[in-house]
Amino acid sequence: MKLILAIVQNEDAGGLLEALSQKGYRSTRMNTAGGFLKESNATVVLGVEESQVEDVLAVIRANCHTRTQYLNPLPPVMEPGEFYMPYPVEVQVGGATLFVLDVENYRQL
Ligand code: 2BA
Repeated sequence: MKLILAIVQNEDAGGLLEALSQKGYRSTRMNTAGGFLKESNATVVLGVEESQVEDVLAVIRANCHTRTQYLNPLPPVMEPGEFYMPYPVEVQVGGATLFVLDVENYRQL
């Protein structure tokens, strides 16, 4: 058995869970936040058979999209009279960051 951890954007999470559920996959959504942008995202957890991993990855691929976000860098420490023009930095986020882990033991009590 494998554990798939998929970090996806909030905008994609609802559709992804719906698509997974329609195909009979059980999943759990955790509300998380990225360490870099500090914006909320979603981590979807699924326990699946090894033979199902590629199908789940295809569902994730079909439902999670790359988007461009802009980050305003913090201004540097300024000396009096200095001028700083902040330019937003473009960041590509997603479609999904995936971890596929071996599961040693799976039980439902
Ligand atoms: P964030 O950490 O908020 O990162 C958002 C996007 O910012 C990243 O998109 C990447 O394009 C950029 N980025 C992140 N760290 C950077 C850095 N040190 N320098 C320059 N650019 C940086 P994605 O790579 O698609 O990641 C989306 C989210 O997935 C991340 O949100 C984070 O929550 C998670 N993630 C990505 N890689 C991870 C990893 N190796 N371990 C754990 N979580 C990860």
